[in-house]
Amino acid sequence: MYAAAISGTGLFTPGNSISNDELVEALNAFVERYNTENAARIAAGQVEALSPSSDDFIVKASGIKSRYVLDKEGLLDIDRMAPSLPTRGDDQLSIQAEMAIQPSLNALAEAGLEVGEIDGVICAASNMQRAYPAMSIEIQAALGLDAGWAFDMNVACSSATFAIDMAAAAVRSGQARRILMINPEICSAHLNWENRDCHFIFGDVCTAAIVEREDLALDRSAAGGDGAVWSILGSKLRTQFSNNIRNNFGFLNRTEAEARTGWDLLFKQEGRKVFKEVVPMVADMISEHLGEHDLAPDDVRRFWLHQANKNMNDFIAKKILGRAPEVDEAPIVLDEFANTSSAGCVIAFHRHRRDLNVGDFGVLCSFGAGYSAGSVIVRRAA
Ligand code: CO8
Repeated sequence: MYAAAISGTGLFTPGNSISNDELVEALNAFVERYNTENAARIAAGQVEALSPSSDDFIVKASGIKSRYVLDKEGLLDIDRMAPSLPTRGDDQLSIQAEMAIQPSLNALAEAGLEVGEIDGVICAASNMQRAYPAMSIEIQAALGLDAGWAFDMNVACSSATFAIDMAAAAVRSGQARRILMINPEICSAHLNWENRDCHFIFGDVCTAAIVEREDLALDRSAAGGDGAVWSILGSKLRTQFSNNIRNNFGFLNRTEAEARTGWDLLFKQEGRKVFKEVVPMVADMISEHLGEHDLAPDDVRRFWLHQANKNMNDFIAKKILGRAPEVDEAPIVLDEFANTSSAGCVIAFHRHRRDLNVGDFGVLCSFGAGYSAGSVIVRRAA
């Protein structure tokens, strides 16, 4: 058995950022037009009037101030309200594969590795743009990796922590020396931009991480590499079925008696219920996990929590620590990125880990649809 470690990470951020004000302006223009066009039906009680959105509500309810998206124009266009991502031919690189390349190369460079030193690729995300061939295999080929294996996996918002666990298991067993784990999340394509309850929630991004045999990473570090090494002490995964976050899009849609289309096939949730049920589930899971490693909550220098809602993260950290967290104990990136599903806790780790000292402990934690939750305890080893 070998020990496993994280030796590099990478982040791809789309070029377009949308502020709450821009988003609210578009939704409110849509709402006004809808209510005007449907005034008679609304007055007759046949349909309900739509309500406007507001920046104040979004910031207060979630902490989100902006989000990055692959296409801005399409989703702010009230005649479209969806990103415009032109069709690519079968012989062109797919969008998710394309967004995976830069962060993968950055993660490899940070770790001081060449592409050819990777044995496996796991593409882990809430949505794959097609069923097959696997996105991961296309990414493997696009990177020029002509050996090893690749597969896709989906555990919604917990895809990255579950994938780190799978990668660490392969590394510990000796099955692989190093695995590239990638999270290309195009949440904008999956969101109902006409619905004020959720139009502000998501953004697009891609993260990558190298999970590697710890001894190999430490050898490189001792030989003068500048990359830090993060030992993976253990991971804990939990799932519990819930309909409170759901997406009915799937390959059987066209076979159904009454073909479902449009908004019914997008993200939907009971946000309040999710909040109430997931906070205790995650706080208990992290506390138990720390106990299993003989760690007290105050031994943890940093919690890189899933980035869905700032209030939710504050509650979780407070429940674990028994006090309000300091800002740098549970850093927030969702104010800038919104919820980027599985990539959220990896962005937080990518952005906010370099100031930790050798010997410091940290916890990456995800939670979301399924329900699914994953906790990964790391210690800076070099
Ligand atoms: N502007 C103004 N007012 C609004 C708005 C708005 N945009 N939206 C709602 N309101 C109103 C409501 O109508 C309501 O009014 P009233 O009191 O008169 O009925 C009032 O504001 C309060 O509404 P809510 O109860 O809905 O508001 P909350 O305080 O609960 O906040 C949140 C809503 C922010 C959604 C919150 O509930 C939350 O964040 N919950 C947790 C959600 C979460 O973590 N979900 C995880 C989902 S992500 C995941 O698992 C990945 C799935 C795969 C992703 C794929 C990509 C798409």
